Amino acid sequence: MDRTFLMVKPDGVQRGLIGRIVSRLEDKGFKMAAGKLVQVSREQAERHYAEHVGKPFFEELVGFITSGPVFAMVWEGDNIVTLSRLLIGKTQVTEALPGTIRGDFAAHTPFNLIHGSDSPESAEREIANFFTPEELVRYEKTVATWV
Ligand code: IDP
Repeated sequence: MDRTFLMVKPDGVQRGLIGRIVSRLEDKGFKMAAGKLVQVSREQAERHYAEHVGKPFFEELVGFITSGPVFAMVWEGDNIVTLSRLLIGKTQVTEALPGTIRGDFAAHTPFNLIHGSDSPESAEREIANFFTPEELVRYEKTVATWV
């Protein structure tokens, strides 16, 4: 089973979109393994966005992601890294298609509502930045064979 790190960003929490975003992932048939509200620290934000250090938008991005609580999650499902990024939509809101989370709800970058890991390796690194192994819950969904 593949897994990924997904995070409703502070704009999504403030706008009351946690439930609707989680619903999109549940609708697809994915399984949540962990979820919690987190006030991200500057150090945690810098680790999470390490690949963007030095880019012109880095300070704005770290300021944004630490500006209020996020809803951090681990989700599981076959090909979930690729499929969840399709559900999320493109980074730039001007390119995010209707039908995607960003395309339907986001109007300005960087306020694009949700983060999703871009590879299985990123997912493992990002999960470790937010969760202990004990926080990941293992269970079966009886509907799994039908999805
Ligand atoms: P992703 O979130 O779609 O994987 P990344 O390229 O990893 O996109 O960028 C991380 C986040 O940084 C984006 O989701 C967005 O919030 C912000 N960001 C990316 N590019 C820009 C930009 O050009 N200006 C401002 N913020 C940006």
